[in-house]
Amino acid sequence: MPGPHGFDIDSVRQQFPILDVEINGHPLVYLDSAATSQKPQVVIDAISNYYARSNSNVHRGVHTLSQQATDIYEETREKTRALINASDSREIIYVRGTTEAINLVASTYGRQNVGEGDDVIVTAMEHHSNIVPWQILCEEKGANLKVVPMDENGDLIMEEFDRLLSDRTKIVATVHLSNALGTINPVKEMFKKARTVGAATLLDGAQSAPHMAIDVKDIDCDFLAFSGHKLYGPTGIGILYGKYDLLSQMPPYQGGGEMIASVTFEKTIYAELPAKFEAGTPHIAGTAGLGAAIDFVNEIGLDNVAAHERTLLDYSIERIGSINGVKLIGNPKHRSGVISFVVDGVHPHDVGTVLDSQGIAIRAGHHCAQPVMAHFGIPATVRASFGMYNTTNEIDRLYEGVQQVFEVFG
Ligand code: C6P
Repeated sequence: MPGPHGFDIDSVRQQFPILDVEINGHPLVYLDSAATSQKPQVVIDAISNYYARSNSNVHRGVHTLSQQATDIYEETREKTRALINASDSREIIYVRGTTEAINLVASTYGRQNVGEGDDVIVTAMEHHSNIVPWQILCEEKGANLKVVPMDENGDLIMEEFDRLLSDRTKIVATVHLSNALGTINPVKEMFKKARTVGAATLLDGAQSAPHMAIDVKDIDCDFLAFSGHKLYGPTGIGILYGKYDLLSQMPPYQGGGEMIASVTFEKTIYAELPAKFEAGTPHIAGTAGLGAAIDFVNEIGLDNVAAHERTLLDYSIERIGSINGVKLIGNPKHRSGVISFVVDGVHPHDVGTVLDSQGIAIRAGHHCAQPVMAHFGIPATVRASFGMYNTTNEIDRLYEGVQQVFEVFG
């Protein structure tokens, strides 16, 4: 039945073949889209069609297939540019995912611009991939990693951010949407303040990209990182966006084929953007899948997805939060995509195992955000995360599944 704004959940679900799979004798309830989203048939087809009909290497051959592969590769770059409203497709760099994008910036821009005694600011709710690359950089340079704390609801304490900012701040790197709590951070305001002290800004959009439109001009970030596989696309392909002037001045990340203009044993001249950052044969099939995923998401409309997921989030907070013996972790003001909870007396992994026996896929663990767990004084949570294909009936199944946990563990 068509929902608000013409969003038709039944026809959305029909496009995801995996939703017909049974797990342990039950229809699959997939509530782990924050780890990776499921893939619509158009994405699966785009990948297999690429291998069946266009497989070749990019930018290398004069032959027709190579031209077709190059077209697919470059068309997806342009689709990505449009998706995030970047000015120029040369600002779009293909990487393996968010993790590689952040490592690229830390190893190149970071090495070039952060020195002894300088500060890099992150937040208390970062995924490890937006902590460890900066730690490595700070250790190498004798710089300091500063952390914006959060309160008991899982909201950043903005006065502390103001206090941390100084003319020593060289980079502010923050998550847009927390994978562990669902908090949406006030990144536009943070980056505006960061600019007043001359710091560069990086947005970790791994979790936000599937749930909301990201406009790099409006947010005015210097860098944005996200992963194709959370945006209904394939694994192994992700995006680093960077402002043209910054990317142009940065040294390359990896050396090899494709990233050069000319090579002699005496000196190598690097290629222009974006090739300078795309050494070696890339994940061409991944770009075919990502392009199809972007078309698919555009067709459904991220605003429609956000409205649908808001209903799911509100319903799950009310329904799961009402269970005696269940405690929701975090209650941020602005949130999307995930709920985290603990069940009295039962380890999250055991909760996950009981739910799995009923065909319900959630994630149990620290979600690669151990400092978030430390903040709440717990080792792990159960996390249910939503995609465009989830329904309130599935949240009812989760509710019943948690009741089952109490029965099993008494
Ligand atoms: N979070 C989760 O289950 P990669 O692995 O490079 O595609 O994305 C890393 C990453 C970076 N930032 C945030 C906010 C993330 O949530 C993730 C991935 C998954 O929450 C896997 S740990």
